Amino acid sequence: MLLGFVGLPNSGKSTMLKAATLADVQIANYPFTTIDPNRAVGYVITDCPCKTLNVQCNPQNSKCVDGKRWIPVEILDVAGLVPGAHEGKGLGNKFLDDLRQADGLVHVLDASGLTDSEGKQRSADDPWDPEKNIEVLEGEIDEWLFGIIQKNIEKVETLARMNKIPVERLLGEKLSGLGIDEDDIKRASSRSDMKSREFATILRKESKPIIIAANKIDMAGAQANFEKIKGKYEHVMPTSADSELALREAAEHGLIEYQPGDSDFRTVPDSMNDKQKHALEFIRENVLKKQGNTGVQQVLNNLVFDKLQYIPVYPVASISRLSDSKGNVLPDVHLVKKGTTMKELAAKVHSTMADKFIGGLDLDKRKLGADHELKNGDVLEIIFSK
Ligand SMILES: Nc1nc2c(ncn2[C@@H]2O[C@H](COP(=O)(O)OP(=O)(O)OP(=O)(O)O)[C@@H](O)[C@H]2O)c(=O)[nH]1
Ligand SMILES: [Mg+2]
Repeated sequence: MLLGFVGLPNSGKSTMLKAATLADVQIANYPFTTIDPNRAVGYVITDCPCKTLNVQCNPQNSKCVDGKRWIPVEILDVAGLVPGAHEGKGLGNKFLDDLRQADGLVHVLDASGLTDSEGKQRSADDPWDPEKNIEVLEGEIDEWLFGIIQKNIEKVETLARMNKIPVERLLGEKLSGLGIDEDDIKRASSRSDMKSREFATILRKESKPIIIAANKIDMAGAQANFEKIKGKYEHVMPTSADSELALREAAEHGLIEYQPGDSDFRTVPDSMNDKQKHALEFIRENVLKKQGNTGVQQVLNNLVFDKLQYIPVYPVASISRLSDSKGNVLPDVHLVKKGTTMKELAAKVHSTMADKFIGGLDLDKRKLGADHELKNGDVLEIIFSK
């Protein structure tokens, strides 16, 4: 799973990456701080089945913290896009190529209105309307995709004609690295001409779903901007990446007890000076109490579980012992698309399991067929011939 953080300059993309992963990245209050993409591992968090099954788990490909399973996801934070990036403005949009493999995107939007679309500072008397950034960003991604299609379409059409292969199939193969397949192309081409820009927009929506993080929600003016945008766009969530970073770092240093997504923190007695206490108290009053949380973990979870419709499932080698062959209990969690079947899971875990697939077993030791659709949080044994 790869998630991309995109947005205009200075919106807080790198801050959000650092808050989500504690990776060492550069953050600064000026545009184009990030030039080369930053890549790090963060987590989506869900209830671990160890709680309801009342067992002690030994996670191998993930971790369990107080009954919550942390499932690793890769995150890529790229340079800021400006209007006209596809014509080479700012840092251009070549770096979007790094996002080809991204399953979904977070548009980190500076909701404060204090940065314009070029990354320049604005004042509270002359604020920028952050809603404009949504059009800019989506438009630039569309231009990027449009450019890739334009570059390939004529060759694809000629090849399709010569070999009597449907053009949708060939273009699907060409764009498979972008997470686009023949079915996506067919659906989009039934609504729009393949050479049109609209076609690129339709494909972008299918292949790179976006969630908007209305960031810097802690700043004056941000709430009003957020309310305005929320009504017009699906999947907009308020965030304070800066606050999440402060809380995660304080927890890392043992100053507070705080888990990503929490609505409050507990201070460790005698661990902080007055300045630190004051800063964290400010976050408590200004962000946690007002918004319920910093929103960063909520954005990641929402993107993966709601927008992209992935579910966690837990394959085990023995359903009686709930463990792998070495005795690790609930060792692995896999993120699979809703609608994934038992046999498709087997293929994901190991190709030989799919080749020698017999069936599955659920917690009640009921036999599950190849086409059985997996459910959120399923613990399953895959049976295959040895
Ligand atoms: N108040 C507030 N400031 C924030 C928040 N998130 C980020 N910032 C500040 O915004 C500025 C830009 O943050 P970066 O993370 O470097 O932004 P970026 O989007 O990666 O910027 P570029 O790489 O230049 O495109 C820094 O001064 C951050 O401290 C937030 O939630 N609230
Ligand atoms: Mg950056």
